[in-house]
Amino acid sequence: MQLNQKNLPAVSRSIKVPAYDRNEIKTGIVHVGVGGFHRAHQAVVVQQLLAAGGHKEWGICGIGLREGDSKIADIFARQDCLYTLITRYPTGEVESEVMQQMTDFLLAPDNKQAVVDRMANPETKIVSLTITEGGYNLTADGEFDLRHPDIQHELKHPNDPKTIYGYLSAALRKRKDKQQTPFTVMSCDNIQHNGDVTRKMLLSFLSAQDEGLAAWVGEEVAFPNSMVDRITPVTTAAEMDYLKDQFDLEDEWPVTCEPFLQWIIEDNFSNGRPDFDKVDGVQFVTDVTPYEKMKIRLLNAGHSVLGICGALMGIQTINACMENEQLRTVLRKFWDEEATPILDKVEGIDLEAYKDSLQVRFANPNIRDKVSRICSESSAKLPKFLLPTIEENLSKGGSIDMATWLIAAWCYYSDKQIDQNGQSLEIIDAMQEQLHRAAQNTTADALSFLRVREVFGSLIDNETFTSLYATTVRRYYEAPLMSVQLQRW
Ligand code: CS2
Repeated sequence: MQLNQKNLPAVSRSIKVPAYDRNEIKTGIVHVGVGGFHRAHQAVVVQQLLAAGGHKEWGICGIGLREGDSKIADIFARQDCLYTLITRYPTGEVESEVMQQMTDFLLAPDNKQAVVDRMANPETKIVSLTITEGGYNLTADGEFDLRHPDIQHELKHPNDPKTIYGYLSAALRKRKDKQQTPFTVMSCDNIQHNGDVTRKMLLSFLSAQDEGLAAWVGEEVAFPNSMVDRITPVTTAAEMDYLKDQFDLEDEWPVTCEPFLQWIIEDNFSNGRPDFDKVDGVQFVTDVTPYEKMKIRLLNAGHSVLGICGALMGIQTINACMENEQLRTVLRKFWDEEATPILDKVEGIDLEAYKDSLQVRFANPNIRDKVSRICSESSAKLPKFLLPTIEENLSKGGSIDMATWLIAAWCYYSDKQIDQNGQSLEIIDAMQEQLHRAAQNTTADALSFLRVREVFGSLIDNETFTSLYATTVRRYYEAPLMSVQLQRW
């Protein structure tokens, strides 16, 4: 049976469908970037609030910013924005539930005005974002990249938005002109100080487009920082087959996730908020800094350590990486010796226990999170997940050996693009070509890879780092077999 609104009563006979009336839900949240993560995280929190009763004004309208999101738009059109959440425990237990909190989905490139109007509608109290680390249009030095052609286009044509900044500014301008309270802009991406970064970027954009609007946004709009966490692998055909076999349910885009969910948010909203913290795992705090730093520097960076090493070894999933003793050792050593010493105290959290729990989560054999997902867009991820650890250790005299070694491994990965069995690597990265060219020149110029300033910024100017890197990368190229390399640790 196909998953759609009409079939819901019948579907609910075999699979969990929370008993709330979708027709009564209003759209208080507009969410940009409806991938797996949003659907398994913030959307689940909203669904639980709706299922508990009340909170009817906080349904979510999803937005796809890219042309490529047309596939999602078509599926949601057929399925009336319904999808199934499949939660997989390490023990093998599985819970499946139909998610109904999404009131509408708009494909932005085909519906520009509708998206602006939806955001500008006074019913919209929050615009939230999961546009990925690469979606913020940042330079390696953390500034707004004004030269980007889409941004240049938007500055000249404020009524023809393309990027998140064009949409937010057009919608906020409408709110300002009508003297309405603005919505909160809530980033849910893995960037430290995600709210502050979004604010800085949007204000830089607006300063170049509309000074008056920049001043108003600076005064009136809240940008809460948040730490978000739930491991959500890419959906594969196996999940669709599972639903078909177990429940005779045809869902074209379910989402799988681990049972763990954490969301720590600064309680800073311009226009009200749901009681997100009524849901287990969600907490409001006044300063999220220590939590986000801990999560990004341990979980996300740890993922990248396993991802890059695992890819080169021909290992397909993160849980399979965790079965390899050498990889478990390198991961823990990196955490203990380089990432943890520069973390701040996190109230109520024992960092040793936190790392232990990450190991268990990574090893969950039923999640099968692909190494290729982890390595995807490393050029946008590593500057957020790993390079700050190197920079901080450089300034505090801490060890940078393992992080530097990982960059050498990433250089080799970008250069050869094959694993140690000779199989091509599935590399998904907007900067793949540029990284490949730079890495290829390593034998002639050991620092060639680091010269990609868009990724490494001013690290190339730090002699302590570059001399260690030069020795490390040379040694790497001399004996690139990963099991040999890993013996160092
Ligand atoms: C991953 C994250 O993209 C990545 O490289 O580390 O997607 C990670 O799974 C989530 O942040 C977990 O909360």
